[in-house]
Amino acid sequence: MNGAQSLLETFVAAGVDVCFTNPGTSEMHFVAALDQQDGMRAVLGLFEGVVTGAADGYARMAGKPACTLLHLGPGLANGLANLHNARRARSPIVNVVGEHATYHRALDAPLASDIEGFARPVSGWIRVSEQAENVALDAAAAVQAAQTPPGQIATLILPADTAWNEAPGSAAPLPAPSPGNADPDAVKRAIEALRSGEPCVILLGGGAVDEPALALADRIAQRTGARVMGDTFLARIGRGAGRVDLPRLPYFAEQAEEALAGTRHLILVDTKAPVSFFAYPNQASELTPEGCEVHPLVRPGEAWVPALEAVADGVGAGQEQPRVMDLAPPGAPSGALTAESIGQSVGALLPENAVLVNEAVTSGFALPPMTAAAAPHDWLELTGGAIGLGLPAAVGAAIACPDRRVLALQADGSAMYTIQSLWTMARENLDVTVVLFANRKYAILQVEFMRVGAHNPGPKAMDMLDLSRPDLNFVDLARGMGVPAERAVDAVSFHDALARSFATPGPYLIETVL
Ligand SMILES: Cc1ncc(C[n+]2csc(CCOP(=O)(O)OP(=O)(O)O)c2C)c(N)n1
Ligand SMILES: [Mg+2]
Repeated sequence: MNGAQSLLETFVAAGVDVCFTNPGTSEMHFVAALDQQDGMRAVLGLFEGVVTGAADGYARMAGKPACTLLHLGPGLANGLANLHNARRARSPIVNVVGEHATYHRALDAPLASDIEGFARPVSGWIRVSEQAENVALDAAAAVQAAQTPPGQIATLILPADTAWNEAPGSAAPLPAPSPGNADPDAVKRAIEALRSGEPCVILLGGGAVDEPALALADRIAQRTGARVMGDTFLARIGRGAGRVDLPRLPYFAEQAEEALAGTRHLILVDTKAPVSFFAYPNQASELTPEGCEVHPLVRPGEAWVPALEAVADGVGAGQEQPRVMDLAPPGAPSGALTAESIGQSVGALLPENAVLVNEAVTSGFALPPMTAAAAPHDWLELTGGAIGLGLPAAVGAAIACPDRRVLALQADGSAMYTIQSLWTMARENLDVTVVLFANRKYAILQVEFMRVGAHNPGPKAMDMLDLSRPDLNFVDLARGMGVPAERAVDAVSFHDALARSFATPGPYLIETVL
């Protein structure tokens, strides 16, 4: 057995059985080992942003890490933006980054680079395997590190000779660490605040938006009059019929301030005190109102359910039943094709247990209200603001959940960062429906242009926020990568196309020109 084989055998034994890859020469022994290791599914992405974004989507849905295979520093660097998003989502991922053979590193060959330097800002754990004998133990340690609450990125750098040299065998899995407990004093202070009669907001973030957390927070709210809100962007939340609907902190700072106005106690569950996404001239960056006390109840890495249970007991929320949504999807739309009519069709047709990946940006405003009472579904979104996650995350979600339909709601500008994802969808025959919102501009930046106070945009400035000249043809792009596609012209033809796609296995893209 060589080092690469010991690596793969160790991964599979630890439950890491999907690898998103974009290999090069230094990773060839890893690639060769894939044929010796039946248990590892290998999925090729044609750009590293696809690879890392797919690993993020996979982790969010599978609740365990996939591994990536990346080619030295440049391959890792190409994948960094989506690793940044994954870090913000606290997704467990094990990166395997190939490196020159140990004796070759010092020669400064063309592909030599500071791999650790590229890896550090996104990784919670980094290790270089220095010899084949260590690879299996390092692999087991990497999986354990990735699974350390609340979830992080572990990067294992593998010099080529450690992959091809003889290794003693695989390593046994190491136990995944358990989350810590919330500070009992923090629980006490939260109970006091909630019983004070003063206006309280319970802000849920991170993993603390699963069904038990939402139900407990809602029961506490009913008992105490506190309001429950979710962070603006969440890695994953279950929504729709049978779930508690969670209002979100709005994106724009002034709207977020308004939503929190008058709050005297802000209770944080697996999140931090909210800050605005960007700074704007003459606007506050910190969104906690003046005179509001912040109570960190559950910190990232701590278990939220026992803490919320203790708070529910402490405020006497024993009798309350969580207020869950009844199934009440919207009706089918008619007339012109608009972002609103699309949202209506999505709400009406969403199959039970669908995974909805939202990177619709400005075209997505109708989606939350139209899907709140739709069939139960999971909702994934961009956690780190680096666009180009949507399509790769849809790939990863579909591989994690082969029996569920994935719906990628995708803005055009963001789609183009990682459009190669379509090819992986076709090659793996994934049940992904892509709805492409082609407004042919960076619409959000046209809004932000005004908001930051950069007034009177000239033609050169506007040209930087415009995607026409030429218009992108997403139907041709999709077909060129093996994904069947059509362009919807009105609300009814879109509705029919969406229904057809949901009923047909395999990927499909519907372009909507708005
Ligand atoms: C990696 C990365 N590069 C650039 C940006 C800046 N940016 C934010 S939104 C945006 C354009 C979004 O346009 P589109 O996806 O078409 O959505 P729309 O605003 O048109 O709804 C850009 C370029 C970013 N957020 N992340
Ligand atoms: Mg756009």
